[in-house]
Amino acid sequence: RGFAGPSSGEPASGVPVRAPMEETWRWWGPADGIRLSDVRQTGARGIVTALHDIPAGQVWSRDAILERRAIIEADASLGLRWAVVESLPVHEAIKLGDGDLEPYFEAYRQSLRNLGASGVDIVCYNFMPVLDWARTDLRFPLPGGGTALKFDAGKFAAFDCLMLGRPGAEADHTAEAIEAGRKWFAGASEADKDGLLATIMAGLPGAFDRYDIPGLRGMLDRFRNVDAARLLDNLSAFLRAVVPAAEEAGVRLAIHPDDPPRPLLGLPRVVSNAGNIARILEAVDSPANGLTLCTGSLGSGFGNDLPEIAARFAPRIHFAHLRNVVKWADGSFMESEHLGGDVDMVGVVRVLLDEQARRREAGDARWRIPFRPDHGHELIYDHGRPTHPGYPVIGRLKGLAEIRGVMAALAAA
Ligand code: DNO
Ligand code: MN
Repeated sequence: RGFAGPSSGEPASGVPVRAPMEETWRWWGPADGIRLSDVRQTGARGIVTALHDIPAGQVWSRDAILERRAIIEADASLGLRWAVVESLPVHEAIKLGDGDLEPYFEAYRQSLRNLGASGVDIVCYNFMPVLDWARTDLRFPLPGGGTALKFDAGKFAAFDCLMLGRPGAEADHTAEAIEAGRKWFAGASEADKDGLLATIMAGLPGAFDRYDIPGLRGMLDRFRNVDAARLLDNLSAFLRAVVPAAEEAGVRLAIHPDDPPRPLLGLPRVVSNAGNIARILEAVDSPANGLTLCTGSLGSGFGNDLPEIAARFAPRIHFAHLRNVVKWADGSFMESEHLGGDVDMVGVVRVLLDEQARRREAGDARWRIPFRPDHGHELIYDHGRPTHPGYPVIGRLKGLAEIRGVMAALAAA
């Protein structure tokens, strides 16, 4: 059978059957404490990165893209390539749908053209207003000393109802979460509260914006007239404006789902379930309008069956984030081991391998679905090393190795 080796992502000779997906690794650029040579040691050869210094709304120039690409490829013996952009951020004005958006659309289109011309052809992005991902604990202790990212519905309710004091917030939390939140708040020190604010702010996109409570209230206020229907309209308008340019540039867009997949702090979210995804993909029916299948983000929502979602949208999945979660009835969830959680990871990987094989058998011999281990626990030597929350080296390497094993077993089956 056509098992092409763990990392190549290239079709084996002959008809590939369940060849492994391309292994990728998120690298935060030259400032990342994990070097490219370290990444190579994980086995992954696809680099997922972004020009994080360029603020949303500005064009990624050809020069800046080629400079980054040259860094990734500088040591040819490593065999690395820039596989995916994560993320090309969408300016908040586009999500607000306010004012003259044409310059923002054009800047996005130009970045896509420059990426395509530079040989980078998969672009992940998201459409979450204000906050990107949200957690309440960046280092929740695990047995034995590892730590995990966690979303505690009680603490989040305390933040929303008691610290932010958002009018009407109570209606957006379960009674259980509100009760747990009151208890937490009553026992919390000022430092605990500051810590919770900082943790929630860690999920803001980019390194630029951090808000205090009044600042955050101001940001939320800008979206007070944007409900889910309006946000979806704004997303559709964005797709109509940029997908044709992506097609021409040979670039495939891959929207990242909401993390977690539910409205937060009164902000609507519209990439949260299969119904949402279907509408987004139908808004512009083009292969260039695709999906990043993030199993952890979708998996923290109730009613999202991940193998089913993967199968339904398989032809439009251009990138996969594989991680797992355990969730509780009150809306809490925690990032779990990659194969140990509520998401049927083996089922998801099987669907993706079959889709890749199907495409290759249908004549698209180089079709590949890159994936990365999306987040990992802090384990062993990870402690005390500064990384982006969720991106320690050993925890991610463990996840990558486990998924690699699943792929090898399914290829041999
Ligand atoms: C967090 C990530 C997100 C993700 C963006 C994609 O670890 O999953 O920041 O990169 O939402 O646009
Ligand atoms: Mn993800």
